[in-house]
Amino acid sequence: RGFRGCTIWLTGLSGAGKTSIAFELEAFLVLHGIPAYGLDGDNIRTGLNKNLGFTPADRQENIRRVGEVAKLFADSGVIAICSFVSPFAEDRELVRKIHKDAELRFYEVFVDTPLSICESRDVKGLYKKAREGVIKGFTGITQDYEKPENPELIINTDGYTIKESTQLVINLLQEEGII
Ligand code: GGZ
Repeated sequence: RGFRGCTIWLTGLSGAGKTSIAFELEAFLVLHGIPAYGLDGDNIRTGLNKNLGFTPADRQENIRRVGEVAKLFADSGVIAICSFVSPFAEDRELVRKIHKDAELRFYEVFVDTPLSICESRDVKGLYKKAREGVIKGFTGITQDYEKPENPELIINTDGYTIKESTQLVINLLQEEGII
């Protein structure tokens, strides 16, 4: 049978490892001939959503638009791998509903890396800027992150490699008969 499109939604703090897992997963799927495409702030906020910032209202609109795009990818038979902080439960629930209404599978994956670890990595120096007040409304520092209550998968990245974390998502896709 053909492959089934669906959406994998990675949520978690900045620096949690969402994009690393997404890249690893995309590479695995494409290597196995399974169509997949990664969406994240880098390719969405520079184009489609370049008019949006990081206020709660802008994040809501960011997530809504990405959810609609992911739905189209999934409907076309592609595995849409979305990596967004997506800090608000209500916005994530809307994306879930968009997929449910279209009878498309949606898997919410909570990349549960503690704030202390994300902040100690501070790959882009954004946490430092947030602490200094240079960046306002930074998730985990001066804006909320609402943890998912019922995600399909929780990845505790602490002490695990990116490959090990990614394998958990691959296992989920296999259990679900997606791949
Ligand atoms: C959170 C911010 C902020 C603020 C810029 N809060 O580690 P990154 O750099 O690459 O990931 C973060 C990214 C978040 O964009 P999203 O589109 O995923 O956000 S949301 O889902 O909430 O709409 C971070 C950077 O952009 N960044 N300012 N204030 N992250």
